[in-house]
Amino acid sequence: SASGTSGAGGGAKGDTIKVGFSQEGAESGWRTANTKSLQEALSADNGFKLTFSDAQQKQENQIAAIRSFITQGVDAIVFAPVVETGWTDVLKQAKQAGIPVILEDRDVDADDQQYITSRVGDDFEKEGETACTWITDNFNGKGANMVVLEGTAGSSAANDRTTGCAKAMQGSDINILDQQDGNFTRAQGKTVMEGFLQKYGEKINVLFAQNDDMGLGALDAIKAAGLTPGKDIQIVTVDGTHDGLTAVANGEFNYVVECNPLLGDQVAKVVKDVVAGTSVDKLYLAKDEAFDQAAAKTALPDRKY
Ligand code: GYE
Repeated sequence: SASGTSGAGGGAKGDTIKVGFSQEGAESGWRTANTKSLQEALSADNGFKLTFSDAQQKQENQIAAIRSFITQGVDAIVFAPVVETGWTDVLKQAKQAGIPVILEDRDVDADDQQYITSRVGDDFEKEGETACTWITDNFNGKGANMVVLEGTAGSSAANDRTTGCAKAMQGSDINILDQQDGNFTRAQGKTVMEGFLQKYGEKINVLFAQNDDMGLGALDAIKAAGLTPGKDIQIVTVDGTHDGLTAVANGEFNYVVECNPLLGDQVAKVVKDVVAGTSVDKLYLAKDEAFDQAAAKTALPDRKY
């Protein structure tokens, strides 16, 4: 291998490209599809030797995985950061070892952008803005009450969706009763929604769940409280997984904003270019749509995730 001499990565010319991929977790349907997409694209058939590591939503596990990729002397590191901050030391180490770092999915904060070669992801702020524009279009002027199931605290996906939603809500009379972290999982979405229902009961008109899974967990809590999801409490989510679109088609969710997890091919292309010394863009954003009931019914038969 061209990178075998220094143990410090870089410069696999025509050789198999050694990639370490630190995935942040396995918390959602979106994440399952994202992991599969990257594993397929970074396969041996495509010229890669992939080391995959699932951090189970823990930053310390991701830091340990990236350190071990540096020690192994991979040619490139691909990394989906669970939270935005706290990466400076490990990213500096990668830089000192001459190993390029490519983000997929979530972002790191402004201070650490200098250590990132490129990012392949989605526009989370726009997703939040699209979701909450639907909410203001349907609820503004009615004195409606909203609750929010936020994604993992400190993640760029949650931070940016909250920012985008706030933009859309500006000047509306919609009242945010409560917003809490549901960590992007069904189980925590259900638990947090149970708490909201105990506190606010039938006052709640609309739920913004920052991913499908939390919204799906909330369905159980809403039904158990004797309320009808999609009617008594209208529900808007982000992701557009098969399960999410099915809930829209059934009328249990009212609107879903897409977040495309199929980023593998673009990531593989960026890694190849970077290792070959070809210049790449700093950012590649996937195109995201949004689905009401009719659009969900049309999209479902061909849905890939
Ligand atoms: O929306 C959620 C997952 O970072 C965009 O993470 C991703 C989010 C996605 O757990 O389902």
